[in-house]
Amino acid sequence: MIPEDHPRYRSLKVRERLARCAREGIVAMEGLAAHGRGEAFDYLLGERTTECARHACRTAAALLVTARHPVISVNGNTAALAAREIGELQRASGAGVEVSLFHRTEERIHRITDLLEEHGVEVLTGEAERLIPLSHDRAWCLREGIGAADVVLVPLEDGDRCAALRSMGKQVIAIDLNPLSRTARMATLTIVDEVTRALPHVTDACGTLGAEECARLIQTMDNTYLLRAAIQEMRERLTHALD
Ligand code: PTJ
Repeated sequence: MIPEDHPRYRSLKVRERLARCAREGIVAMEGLAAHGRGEAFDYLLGERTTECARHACRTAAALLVTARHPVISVNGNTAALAAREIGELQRASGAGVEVSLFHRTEERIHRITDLLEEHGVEVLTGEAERLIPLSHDRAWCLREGIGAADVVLVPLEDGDRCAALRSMGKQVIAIDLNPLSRTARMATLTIVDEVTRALPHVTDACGTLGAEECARLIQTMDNTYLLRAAIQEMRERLTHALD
């Protein structure tokens, strides 16, 4: 039992949820380590959405709403942390949602699909094929889902698949707390923020952006600038950590 007045109450509750989801086979055991890495970077960010992350969220919304066939790729961690937020973004953007796993088993795919559907997400299903040029299980995807997508949103991705999706000519939007990760650097656009904080900003922007604003955001999109700005935020916080 975590006391509500514990100074790290929210963080401990999230860990508790991830551990439960790991026991239920939704989150991979490796997903717990990935979460810990994310937490460390979130400390450096000050556990808040920065101005440049907000801008990245608006640009992500512009990419999604102007895409021909946008798809949100969901793994175990994302489902455990943000099933509701994924449903809200799906409704605001019209994107398809596909479960795509690094540690892929049919059983996990079913469990994650069930969890998402309980939260109102419409999940793409069908026979997966090895369409992504990768040697491991992340090669699998649906022809009508990620296979046909022009824009793919990948929260908590691994760098290899991000690069492979780019090599297929797709625009990749990553959400990753680590601005140094291969994913963050390989993506078309990276939102350096915690996934449950970032998704509602993307959803809100989907409902408010006009065509001109979308075109402007996409035209001026600069991932390297956004990553540098995120690193700068962390550097500033470290410099003043003990002031
Ligand atoms: O469910 P599966 O089988 O697909 O496996 C998912 C994991 C996360 C285990 C797999 O994709 C993986 O190993 O990912 P990585 O390579 O560890 O990358 C995860 C990235 O997400 C790291 O750079 C973390 O900093 C970042 N991260 C972790 N938690 C969050 C996060 N970013 C945003 N929000 C978070 N809550």
